[in-house]
Amino acid sequence: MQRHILRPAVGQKGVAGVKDGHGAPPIDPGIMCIHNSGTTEGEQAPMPLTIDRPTILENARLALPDGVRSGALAVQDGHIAAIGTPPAGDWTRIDLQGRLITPALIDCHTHIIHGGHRAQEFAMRLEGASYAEIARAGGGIVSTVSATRGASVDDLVAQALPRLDALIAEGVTTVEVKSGYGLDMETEIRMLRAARRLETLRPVRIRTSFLGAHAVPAEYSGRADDYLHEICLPALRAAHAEGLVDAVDGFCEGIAFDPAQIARVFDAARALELPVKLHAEQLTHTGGTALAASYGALSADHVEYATDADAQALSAAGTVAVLLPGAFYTLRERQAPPVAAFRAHGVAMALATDCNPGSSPMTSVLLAMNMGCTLFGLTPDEALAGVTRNAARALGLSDCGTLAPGLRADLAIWDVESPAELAYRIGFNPLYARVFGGAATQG
Ligand code: DI6
Ligand code: FE
Repeated sequence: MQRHILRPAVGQKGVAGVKDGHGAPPIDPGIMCIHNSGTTEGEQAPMPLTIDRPTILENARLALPDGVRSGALAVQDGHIAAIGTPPAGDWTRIDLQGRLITPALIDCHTHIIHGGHRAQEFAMRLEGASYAEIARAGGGIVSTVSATRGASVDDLVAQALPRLDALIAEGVTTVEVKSGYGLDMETEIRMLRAARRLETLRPVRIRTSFLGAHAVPAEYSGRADDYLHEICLPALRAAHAEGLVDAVDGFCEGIAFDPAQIARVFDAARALELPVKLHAEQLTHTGGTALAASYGALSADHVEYATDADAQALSAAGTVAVLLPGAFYTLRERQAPPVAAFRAHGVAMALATDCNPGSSPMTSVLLAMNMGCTLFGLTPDEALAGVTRNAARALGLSDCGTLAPGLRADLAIWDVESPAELAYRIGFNPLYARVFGGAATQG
């Protein structure tokens, strides 16, 4: 029997084996990699620790949906083989010395592929300009569109990698990435190709959302329907034909598209048999949440202005409410999402960074958890569910997000005693090790 003590070490950067770029990376039987980006006493121990045999993580505390339980977690063939009591037999054993294992974190709403930044708008907002005023003045999303159109796939990937690495360093193994800063056929597709490429460069799973209905580009100003007909829907079909689209998203808002326009996009998605999700009720109430629910959307995101009736509709449709406190915080919004109504109606709540250059320049899921609690009143357990199992659901994934036999061995191992510590600290990363179910080696 082999016995290892897992030691934290300085993070590694490297390039994993190239995968096909479509969907989830393959699970390589028998190989589990433990990646760590923490440090200890300046030690530069070689990482990741690769285990090429069935392995038991023992003397652990397991964050299960109904609470924390002490025990072991067995990993075999890239999946969780058992939890609770360690199975007998000749397994490699790793003593976790009481550390907490959670499902690896999932960032289910990001715009990490984009060109440039908008620090100047940060300054404008501090002087009193609102997000909507900046957008109407030609700033906002449209200004990022110019920078993104000028960027190659290589540029976009190079700019996104530091953001992705920040997420990975917090134990994230699945990241949703949206298009929506191209708003022309070529750039929308280029963004999605860049998103897919990330999966070949890091041990991470990427889920793409086509967000052509994010804003009306300047050349179509005042002609949103023409933009949808001439650019957005053809781009969706072309991107889908290239295997680049896992879901279809839109921005339903006074400064973007109305429900009737979003319905056209959703009809096109339905014809392609693609699931939908929607930025809804972020700044005003426009009816996007009810629309999303009527299409059986995976998620309705932001939802600050959602009503009790919207919560009922989400519940009936099984649509997840994705809360994005980074945008709420950055824009200094006042109206928090109706968490009590979501609870009362049994709506699953997820939390995500909404990492984007305008309303949420944030690359920390741990901070999203903290903000979800402090700004929106989630409990720490709800925050953890929001970045694990409910985030998986918001992406239509049923093979990750929970510690359960048969699911992918996507795990985060933390130097904390309780899940509450993950949400409670601000700006501190207690990740001890990250386990990615696939064959990737270095992060
Ligand atoms: N809502 C958001 O918060 C982001 N997109 C959206 O539809 C903001 C995107 C940006 O400001 O660049
Ligand atoms: Fe967003």
